[in-house]
Amino acid sequence: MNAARQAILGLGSNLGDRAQLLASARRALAALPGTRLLGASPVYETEPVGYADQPLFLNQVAAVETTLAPRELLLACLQIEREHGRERDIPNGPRTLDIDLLFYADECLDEPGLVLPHPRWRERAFVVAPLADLLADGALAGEARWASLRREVLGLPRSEGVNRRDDIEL
Ligand code: PH2
Ligand code: MG
Ligand code: MG
Repeated sequence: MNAARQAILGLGSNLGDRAQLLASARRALAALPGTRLLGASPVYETEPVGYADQPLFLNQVAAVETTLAPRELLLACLQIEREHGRERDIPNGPRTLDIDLLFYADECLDEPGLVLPHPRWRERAFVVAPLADLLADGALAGEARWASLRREVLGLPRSEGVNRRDDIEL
């Protein structure tokens, strides 16, 4: 049995009942073998990045503790996406559910389909804003990796194009 490690995932949806899809994704993550949900950020409504002609996204980040290895966790996330109707046609295009592995403990990996930490997280306000909330709320206290990430996030420019939706229940 692997030791349990902590990971941070980015969740996004811009098709269908976005809030329900995120809620269902959190439940599916919590139900993975050897995995528990440590916390989730508030939900943000965000302007599409990359491919602009598509609906607004809901985004949040969630933290898990898991005995799954990084590649196993990634494959499980892709499976959860498929179970939520995800089709991969337009790159960066509209999707019912996207789950990205952003950080896995202090792992640095560069493999096909799996780069850790996620190479573009700093440029994405839809990641940075909810990540700042998640790291502030204490669910991840005690791990040096998250303390240094928190310092880095606090030093990044203020996020634009994102709107915290406190009316959406977690
Ligand atoms: N995901 C993308 C591309 N663009 N824009 C927003 N606002 N939120 C996303 O989750 C997102 C995006 C590719 O995964
Ligand atoms: Mg993505
Ligand atoms: Mg993805």
